[in-house]
Amino acid sequence: MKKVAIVMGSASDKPIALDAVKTLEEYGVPSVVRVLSAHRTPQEARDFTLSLEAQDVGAVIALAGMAAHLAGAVAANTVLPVIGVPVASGGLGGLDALLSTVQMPSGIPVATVAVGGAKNAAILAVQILAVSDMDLRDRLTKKRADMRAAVLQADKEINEALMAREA
Ligand code: RP5
Repeated sequence: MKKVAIVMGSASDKPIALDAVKTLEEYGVPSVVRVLSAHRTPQEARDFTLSLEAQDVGAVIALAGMAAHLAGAVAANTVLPVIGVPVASGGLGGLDALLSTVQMPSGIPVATVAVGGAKNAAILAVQILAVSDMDLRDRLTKKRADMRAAVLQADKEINEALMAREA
């Protein structure tokens, strides 16, 4: 199975990155995790990106806050799909990172998720790998069914509780 690379701009992004690691584990997808900065370690970030295909990586999740250039810098050096996760780490609640990550110039896309949306980033990465992996496709379908069942159960319980209160 292909791996997913998770790269974060700083160790301070670790709590958000862990959401992605744990979600990938739920789907049984192996990950490679690095701390590399577009600004503080530009050479290492580039070298890592250039090594992704040799490591059998099929998709990349890049998390960064503030003037978040990591996802774009990774995308500039690979044709693998790159998912950007803006992190709320500055004084602007993540809006700075969201705009820096999402506003890529035409030709070099970054699929940007919500501020702090590492879980969705991981699910999207699994969906990308599932295009050529039927086993992963089945796991995604099963999770959707579990989600549906959980919402319908909550709906039932809330309605029963409300009816009991009215009786
Ligand atoms: C970004 O700046 C990092 O991704 C992090 O979210 C933010 C702050 O980094 P630290 O100053 O905490 O290392 O590059």
